[in-house]
Amino acid sequence: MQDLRIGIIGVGQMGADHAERVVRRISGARLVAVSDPDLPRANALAESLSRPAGIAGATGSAAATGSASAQTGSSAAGGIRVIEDPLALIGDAGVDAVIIASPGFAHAEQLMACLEHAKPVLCEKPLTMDTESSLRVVEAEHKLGRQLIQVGFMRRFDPEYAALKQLLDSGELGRTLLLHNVHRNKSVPETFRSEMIVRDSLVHEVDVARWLFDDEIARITVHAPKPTSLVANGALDPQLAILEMASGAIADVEVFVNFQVGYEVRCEAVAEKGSATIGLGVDVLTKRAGQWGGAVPEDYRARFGTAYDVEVQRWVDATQRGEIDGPTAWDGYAAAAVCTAGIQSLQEGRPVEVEMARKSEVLG
Ligand code: ISE
Repeated sequence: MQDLRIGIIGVGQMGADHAERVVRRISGARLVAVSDPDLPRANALAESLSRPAGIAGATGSAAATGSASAQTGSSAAGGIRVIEDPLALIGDAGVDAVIIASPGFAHAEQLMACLEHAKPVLCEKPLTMDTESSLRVVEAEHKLGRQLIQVGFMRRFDPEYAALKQLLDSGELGRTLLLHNVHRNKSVPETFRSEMIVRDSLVHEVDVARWLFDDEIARITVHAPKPTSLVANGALDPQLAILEMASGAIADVEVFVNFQVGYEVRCEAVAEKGSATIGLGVDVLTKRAGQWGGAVPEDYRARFGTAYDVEVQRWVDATQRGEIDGPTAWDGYAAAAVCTAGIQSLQEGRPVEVEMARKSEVLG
């Protein structure tokens, strides 16, 4: 089978991480193109990934891809082409599949272009910025009659989350009643405001709750205590969200994106006959200089590195089979609907019902 030729849109933190992953760790695929409005950044990444990686090895396949591009605004750095216009990258005949890691506001247009060109796509969260545009994406994909969109909710691929899901689904602990989630980032850029805390951070636990309970969220309340004094942009940070599931179960989520210490993501499930907790981060405990402890990951790339590797490898394998293997466009839509209601709740200081279409009415 031919390698899947991947193009990546957006090579900031996450896109660059995926680029490195595809080049160095994923089999059956090679990175052939990147696109980013910051051209020097895209060129530098393409160049560095086209160079052999010393003892880490294996950029050979990427370096060997260099088909010349006919596109204006497109240049080849080593084997990986830089295509300035993201829509041109999507339409490029040398690109079989796309990873979208651009900011959320760009997703709707780029997803629609992927559908138009029938290109399989792994799209980082959020699917789009609001309920309506997400529904349009779901409907457009449904019209094609083929699932092309997978959403980057990587927690589902993390070994600890996967084990938790398996345990809860086994029924060993009885019915799951509650989830307590913690989601803390060391810090975020100043441009990361209150709404982004909901749409870009809380959205992960929105998906976790839907996935672990296998149910939709009916109502959301987002509380904001007096913010930390360490955030300069007036963002409401931290936030405490209460997600009420249609079945009556409840999940709570603390999101605190300027925690200062490091990256911490935890989930405790409380069931009828026991509880289970993941994300305690108790890896290697060391004792030295009168203290004991371990390391706190710097950010999500460190904490969820394995999850991202598994996610992308499974996406590549499934794409080769003409399938997807992970969260669907519908999951992205449902999360967008919850976050849209969550932002309203934050602004109005009250619980907000989640408004979304019935799955059977949209997907038949
Ligand atoms: C970021 O965009 C992510 O997706 C991370 O997983 C999340 O923890 C972080 O809060 C977001 O900013």
